[in-house]
Amino acid sequence: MPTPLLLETSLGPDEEAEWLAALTVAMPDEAIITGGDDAAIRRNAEIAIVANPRPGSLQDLPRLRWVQSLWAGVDALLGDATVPDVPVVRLVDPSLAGAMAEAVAAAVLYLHRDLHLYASQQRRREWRPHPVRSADHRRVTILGMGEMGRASAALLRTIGFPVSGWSRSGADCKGVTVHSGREGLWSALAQADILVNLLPLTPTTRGVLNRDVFGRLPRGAGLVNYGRGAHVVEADLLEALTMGLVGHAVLDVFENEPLPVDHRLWATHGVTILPHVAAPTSRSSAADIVAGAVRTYRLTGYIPQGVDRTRGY
Ligand code: NDP
Ligand code: OXD
Repeated sequence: MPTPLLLETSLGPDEEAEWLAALTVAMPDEAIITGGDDAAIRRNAEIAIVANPRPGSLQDLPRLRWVQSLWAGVDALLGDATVPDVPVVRLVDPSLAGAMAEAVAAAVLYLHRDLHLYASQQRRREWRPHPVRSADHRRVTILGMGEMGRASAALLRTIGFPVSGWSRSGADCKGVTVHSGREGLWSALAQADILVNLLPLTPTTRGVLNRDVFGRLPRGAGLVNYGRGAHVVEADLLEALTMGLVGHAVLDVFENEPLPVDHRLWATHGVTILPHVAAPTSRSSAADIVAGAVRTYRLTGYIPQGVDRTRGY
């Protein structure tokens, strides 16, 4: 009898039930228990499948071998000092990268074709066309050239945008000049008519979208933040918007989600707010990926490679 899989989330009961159903369909032979189950049964779990688990909820699992995240970003998990010292495996799902590429293309085209300007003009009943630039004259820079960044760069290139990137290693990406390091960041920013953030949140990248960065962009550049809210120094962004250094910002992620109704960003001119919808995890696809990993573990004992806890991603 295999040990049970533990599904541990802080999602609402309906959403957790949908995850449980999807995982059960993908792994009909596995017993899947949840946080509400008896502590004695939970203590047998070797694998915890998690979506925003409550801090402390992965303690007292003496047989735990690996934590499997249902999200791509694991910043919140790694920020919980009570998560046991076992591999933390993030979700890598091509369909998630595809969804992100679509969301990046949508925001870049929105800014590129001035749809944000027309939205505010419409509110004033103002008929005023703006000159149309071709995509090959709008340079896009992507911060973070991982799963999300590479898929997004590929789609932007097929539309015709010149794309630059920035990553820790500067590893090659077809058709994209990838910069690295501090100087590389300055070069990448100088070419960013539109800047797209797809970095993971780590101790090094927290606050990366700050006054220094905004000051290095071509004046009036567009900003798309699909990474994490804490990448942005909010006061610096508000200042950059006021000074016209950033022309418009599309923000999908925030330090506190949902964004509180009285938060000033809701009413800030030059900001488009999205409710963390850039690339939602597909339940069935994620469940299949997790099921494949669990099957391999049952057959061979192989545990997928975890994130580097020191690097934070
Ligand atoms: P990856 O781990 O595949 O890629 C991370 C990229 O960031 C890599 O290119 C890495 O460089 C680069 N990077 C990390 N640290 C630094 C640094 N200090 N300086 C420069 N570059 C750095 O992550 P994903 O692409 O899968 O996901 C990225 C993030 O997207 C997630 O962590 C999550 O926060 C966010 N996300 C948001 C979603 C949404 O709906 N808004 C949905 C899914 C993800 P290198 O290549 O050298 O390792
Ligand atoms: C993720 C996210 O990290 O949805 O998967 O932001």
